Amino acid sequence: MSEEIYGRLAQTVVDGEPEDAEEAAREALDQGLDPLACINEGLTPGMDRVGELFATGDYYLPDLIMGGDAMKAALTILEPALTGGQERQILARVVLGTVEGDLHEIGKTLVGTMLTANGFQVTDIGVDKTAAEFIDAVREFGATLIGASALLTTTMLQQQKIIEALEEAGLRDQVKVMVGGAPVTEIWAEQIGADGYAEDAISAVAEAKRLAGA
Ligand code: B12
Repeated sequence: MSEEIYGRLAQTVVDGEPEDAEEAAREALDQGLDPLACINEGLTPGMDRVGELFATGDYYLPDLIMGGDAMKAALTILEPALTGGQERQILARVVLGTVEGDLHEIGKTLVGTMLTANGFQVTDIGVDKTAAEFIDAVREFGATLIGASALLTTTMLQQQKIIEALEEAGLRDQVKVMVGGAPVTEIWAEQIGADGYAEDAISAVAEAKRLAGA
């Protein structure tokens, strides 16, 4: 039963059908399925398939956009079920964003949802954010952790710029930096002097807890 609905969720992303994606997500919740499993076993494999088809030249940019829209539509149904709206003690304040020149937001938003669901107070500053905008947000919200997402090999360098900007602002010893995104690796994180790295939204929670000393 669950396999069937995971398969349907994946297919709605591959087909780029936001309405079908929402409907499948609603049905999954009605059937009592775990929203996180719906994301990990359904939507994410669908998105990976879209990426493969794009890489092989079978899909074009509009297909990427439609796949992204379908995933976002399903997430609007699944995410409230994940967070559950519980009041909890704040583990740390986090400023989360996608780096300058990069418009990919789905993974970053998912990381934000998981961090929020696990007791972090997250300020999501959005996509295409400069290092200076990250620093301004850190000051404004009193954050002790930055989460910087980059999905393009060309924008990964911006993660390093954020670390340099923190140093220049004299904030480096007060703020930890966690990096992620499909092309980002642990080796890259070490190379640029980031404090943490996680490959998905689940491990991002454990990594953020480690960095927050929680
Ligand atoms: C959807 C998509 C788009 C959509 C984005 C829509 C949106 N609103 O976000 C649109 C159409 C805008 C897009 C545009 C482009 N894209 Co695009 N896109 C994708 C695609 C198919 C899926 C990305 C996604 O959402 N994945 C699902 C989420 C859940 O996974 P994720 O992002 O990896 O996030 C997870 C982890 O990485 C991690 N994570 C993410 N962020 C963070 C942050 C922290 C702090 C931590 C700890 C962890 C973490 O946790 C997340 C959850 O588990 C990928 C292929 C792929 N499979 O990755 C290509 C891909 C990333 N895109 C690619 C390209 C080339 C482009 C374009 C340049 C295409 C073009 N010719 O114009 C443009 C660039 C636009 C720009 N300036 O940003 C390439 C990148 C190649 C490269 N290595 O540089 C990819 C890999 C496709 C491919 N196979 O060629 N894209």
